[in-house]
Amino acid sequence: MRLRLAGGDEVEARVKGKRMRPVCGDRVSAEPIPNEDDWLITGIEDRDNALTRPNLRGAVEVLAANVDQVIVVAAPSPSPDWFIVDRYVAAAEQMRVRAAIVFNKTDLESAEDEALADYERIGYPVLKCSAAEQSGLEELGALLAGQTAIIVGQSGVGKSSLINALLGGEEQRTAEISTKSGEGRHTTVNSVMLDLPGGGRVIDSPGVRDYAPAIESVAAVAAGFREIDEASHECRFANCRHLQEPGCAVKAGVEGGTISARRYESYRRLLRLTEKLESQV
Ligand SMILES: Nc1nc2c(ncn2[C@@H]2O[C@H](COP(=O)(O)OP(=O)(O)OP(=O)(O)O)[C@@H](O)[C@H]2O)c(=O)[nH]1
Ligand SMILES: [Mg+2]
Ligand SMILES: [Zn+2]
Repeated sequence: MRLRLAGGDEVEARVKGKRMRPVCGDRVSAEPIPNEDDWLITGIEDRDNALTRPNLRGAVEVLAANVDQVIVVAAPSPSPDWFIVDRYVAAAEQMRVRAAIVFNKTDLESAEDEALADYERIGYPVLKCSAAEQSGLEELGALLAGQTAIIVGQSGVGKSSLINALLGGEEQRTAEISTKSGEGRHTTVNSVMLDLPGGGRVIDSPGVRDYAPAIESVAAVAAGFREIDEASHECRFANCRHLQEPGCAVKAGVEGGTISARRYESYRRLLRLTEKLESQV
């Protein structure tokens, strides 16, 4: 893997032992291997935070560490799965870092999506842009300046394209894989951290089709939905799960239209999923 030294030079590095798994964003200790160009990673410093998700075998996999911001990208095509967006936003809340929504491919025809207004209403920055038409990039650059961000979202929404556009044509390395139909396609395989010309660093990550971050516990689910968390202080019971309990301020908010029914449905889905995962351990 690529390792950046304190002085700024980049070297290839191997990991000492089998158990240690450094990820993008990790701060590590390392030493040069005698008579070789490669370095040896000998330890990982404690992480401020980590973005995780269950892999296809159900084990929790760390995607990146030590980020300040999670940028969730959606687009008219592939058609948005807002539940995935909600799960990433909840993961950012769990990590106690900022989240923002970027709606890319505005050059394509699409109906105005109510979901974007939901996020704006509860205080998340929502940016519209087009990597193809190079529009909205200044705002995106400003959002990323001075931060270490990770860009996440469904495969094909244009995460790598946006980063390439910000880099001003200085193409990043992307692996080429062949799909079954035989057509070539660039898809991100490994997370990679890049420096932006406007300052700041961004981690490009492989997209997901239908799996997304692991939430630590049932209690963390409500905390991942800030408008639900806020309303929950008014619930009659302190341990209210906002499902069928009497005197639930969250359900009242959904009925009264102050809480988005779509977001509430995401909350219930994520709660069910997290309960299922917790009962497996
Ligand atoms: N029309 C249009 N197409 C775009 C835009 N941005 C990216 N694309 C196209 O969308 C496809 C996917 O773009 P990528 O940047 O590889 O998407 P990604 O999110 O990095 O995908 P993964 O690496 O698989 O997660 C490519 O064919 C891009 O050319 C845009 O603003 N408008
Ligand atoms: Mg990509
Ligand atoms: Zn409640």
